[in-house]
Amino acid sequence: MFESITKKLSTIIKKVTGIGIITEKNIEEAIKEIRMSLLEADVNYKVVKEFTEKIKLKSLGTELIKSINANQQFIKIVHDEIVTLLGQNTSYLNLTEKPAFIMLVGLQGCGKTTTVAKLANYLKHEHKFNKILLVGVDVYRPAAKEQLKKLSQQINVDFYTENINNAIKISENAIKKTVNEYYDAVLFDTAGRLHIDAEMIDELKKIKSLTFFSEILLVADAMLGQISVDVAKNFNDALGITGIILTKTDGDARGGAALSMKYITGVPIKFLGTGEKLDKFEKFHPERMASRILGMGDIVSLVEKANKSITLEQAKKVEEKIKKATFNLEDFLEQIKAIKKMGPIGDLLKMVPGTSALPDIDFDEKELKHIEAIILSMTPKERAYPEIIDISRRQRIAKGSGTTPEKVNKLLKQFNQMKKMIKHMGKKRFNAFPNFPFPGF
Ligand SMILES: Nc1nc2c(ncn2[C@@H]2O[C@H](COP(=O)(O)OP(=O)(O)OP(=O)(O)O)[C@@H](O)[C@H]2O)c(=O)[nH]1
Ligand SMILES: [Mg+2]
Repeated sequence: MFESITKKLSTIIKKVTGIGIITEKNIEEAIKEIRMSLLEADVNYKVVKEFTEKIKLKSLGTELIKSINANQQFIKIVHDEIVTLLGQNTSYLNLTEKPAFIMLVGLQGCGKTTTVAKLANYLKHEHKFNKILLVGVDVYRPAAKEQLKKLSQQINVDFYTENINNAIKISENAIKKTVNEYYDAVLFDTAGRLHIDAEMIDELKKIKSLTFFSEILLVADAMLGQISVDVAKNFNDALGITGIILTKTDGDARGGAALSMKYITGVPIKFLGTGEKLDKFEKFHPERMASRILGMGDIVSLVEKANKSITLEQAKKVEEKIKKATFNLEDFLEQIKAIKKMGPIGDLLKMVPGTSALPDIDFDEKELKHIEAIILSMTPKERAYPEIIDISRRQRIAKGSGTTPEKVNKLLKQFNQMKKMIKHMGKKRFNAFPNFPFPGF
């Protein structure tokens, strides 16, 4: 979602970083460019105006210009203002009540039903909730209840609905059902309309009045940009929402919705939907997002993801090997497999600072199998000292692995690139995260 704005802002940031002595004119120019980038990303004009004015005031109104590291300070001001825009303190779900009643609302097709299942799945895994009920109260679209039922089976949680056309009645009975059933959370999938209308709001208000809802979350489509921001504002005025889940952020949305939402509505974004699959769901971190938008990398997210798939012991082992310069092809294979477990490499690389300079190490499953076969067809000596692989050895390895000499060649090239990359990173050690799988972070 933020690709284009990230590209622009990181270019501006790089430019500012490179300036030796910063002048008022430099700052003004940078601010002008930032303003243009935000407008192009479809950020609300009021937000852009206030945002740039604040930066200007903070950077020109202080002694910043005269200070030695003015560029860093300027970047920090921009970063902090983006964090403020996105919502300073990470707001999180209120889950203190048992069960926590949670209602998801939003326009038609914004992703409510999918998101109900994603959120249930998230609560199950991240909060170890083991008793969750999904309630289907979309009585308008014929297949809606069936869709939710299927999803509930997929993630193995309970489902409730009735074959009647009264959403309020179904909600009432669902709430009754939860008494003495010890549910951790009860999630309501409500109906969507093309436009927010009085009848829809009335129905939601009635459901809201049936019990205490810990969360009323608006599901908003990032692709709709400022329209989604207006929708959020209207829903909030009418219903009082506690948070926003921004969906379809994997599409080519320009980021304007995400950057304007909190400022315009006062309601924080709590989660992002990043794909159609049920695990494509992330908690929203303003700090990390701000760093990502500025191209400063999102080390914290990356480390969290990595720690899930790689054990500390494995990471230490690799680090030792690199130090001793014995990182060989077997380690390479292990590393790729571990990276693979973390999810699409493209997603990960976006979080790493300066990744545009990194080699392409994105492999699909099939390619991974080939790589494995090629490495397994090598002798232990070849794996340890790949530089001894000459033309005839290459041909033998290709034959043994059912691939081609070109493939073997490509693999060796990638291995060398990774080795170089790791070595390079090793020089800029990031000591805050000693257990990160790639030494150097
Ligand atoms: N790419 C992408 N697609 C999504 C995401 N969230 C939902 N979708 C897709 O959006 C479409 C609509 O999703 P639903 O969950 O049915 O939306 P809804 O709001 O319940 O729709 P109605 O019940 O008709 O109002 C489906 O094809 C989903 O797979 C997301 O984060 N990324
Ligand atoms: Mg639906």
